[in-house]
Amino acid sequence: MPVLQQTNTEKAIALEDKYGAHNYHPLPVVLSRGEGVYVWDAEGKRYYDFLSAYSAVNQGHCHPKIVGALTTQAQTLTLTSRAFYNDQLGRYEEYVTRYFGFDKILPMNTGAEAVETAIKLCRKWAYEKKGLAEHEAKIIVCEGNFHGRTTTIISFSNDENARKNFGPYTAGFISIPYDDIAALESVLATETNIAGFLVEPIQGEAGVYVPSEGFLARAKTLCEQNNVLFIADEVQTGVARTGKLLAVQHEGIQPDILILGKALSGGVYPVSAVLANDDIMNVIKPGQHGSTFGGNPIAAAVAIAALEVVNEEKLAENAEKLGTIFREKINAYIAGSKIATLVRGKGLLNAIVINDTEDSSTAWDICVAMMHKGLLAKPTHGNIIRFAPPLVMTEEQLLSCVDIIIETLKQFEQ
Ligand code: IF1
Repeated sequence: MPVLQQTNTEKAIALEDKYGAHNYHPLPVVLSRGEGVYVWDAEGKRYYDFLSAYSAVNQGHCHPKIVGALTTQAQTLTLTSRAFYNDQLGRYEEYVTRYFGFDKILPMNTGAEAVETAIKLCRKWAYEKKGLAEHEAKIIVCEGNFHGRTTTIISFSNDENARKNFGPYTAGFISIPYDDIAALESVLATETNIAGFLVEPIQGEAGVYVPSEGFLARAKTLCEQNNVLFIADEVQTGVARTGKLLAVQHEGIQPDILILGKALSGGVYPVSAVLANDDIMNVIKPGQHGSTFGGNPIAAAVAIAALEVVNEEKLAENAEKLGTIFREKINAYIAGSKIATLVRGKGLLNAIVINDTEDSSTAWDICVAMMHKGLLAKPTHGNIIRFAPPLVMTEEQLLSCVDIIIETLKQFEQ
């Protein structure tokens, strides 16, 4: 039995509306339980979750192995700070560095914190190893990026909503178009003081933009030629979401700095990480970076369990297989559709583009209609709907979800 008092949808929404800051515009559904690919609302109605908490719940809701690690560790030791050693962190650090193939990890909590960490690490490397003059280091970023919500990160966003009236902004970033190798080449040739190139292997928030084949591999080569660090933000694409453990592995590359978050804990606890080899990571010395909660024993135990689940349940392979089926089925429908123009993505990170303007409510209305049919997804940028279910989904479940999506789209065809 739930410990919390039962509430209903209307009451819960009214409470958030009255007492919470209005920094989100949620679908009008109040979730109170989750298991695997399903979530249930306050009235007990079941839904397929096609958001997975923005790709954090790749391993499925309340995965027993991950929750088991959480509860066991929570009853043993929760937080020590990094002023002392704890008996879980080293074990996790060894596991995660071998898992992703790096010498070292710097543990943090949220994605944005890990991005901030990567930026600091890159700058420090540039001054101490590359020999740039202090305060001169620049990091190349991409238009349409989403890397989090801190003041520095929004400084190099070009989403007005995310950035306007939050200035003054942090300097030291140069923005180029995404998926434009010529632009990268030209900035590297003309600008001095470039320290790093920060990129999402697939742009999630921008609407699941998959770059042209070869873009990431060529960008990595250009970075090597120019002694510039290739920094991959895999907070959303990492941990099997796109059909490989990391999205960069589709192009056979290893970044110089890897940023992970979200599914590193299976959505059970905030766990993020920055991974790099010694020549980079060793520029950080005691007192120069840290976090009260980063590397805490619960996070360490939870992350090991979450990564073990990815291997044990072959989640990357399943994402690859189901993603291909999803795009095939949706493409077949789109061929005769007026309302849907395009499906794109990799593995189980996909988006359907709705044939209407960005300021129309069509995609929102479609999401509300899907909600009534028992499937939860959310629009991004007005006319794009992101589809990212937990990776523990079966083929049978996926096919019945495709039916719901297509049935709903049909209602919106004129
Ligand atoms: C919100 C989007 C997803 C991320 C990448 C870093 C972070 C994120 C590539 C920061 C976070 C989130 C945050 C969430 C919405 C969401 C999102 F729509 F905004 F783009 F996933 F698609 N790098 N993405 O995608 O991680 O600090 O949040 O742990 O409401 O801000 P965080």
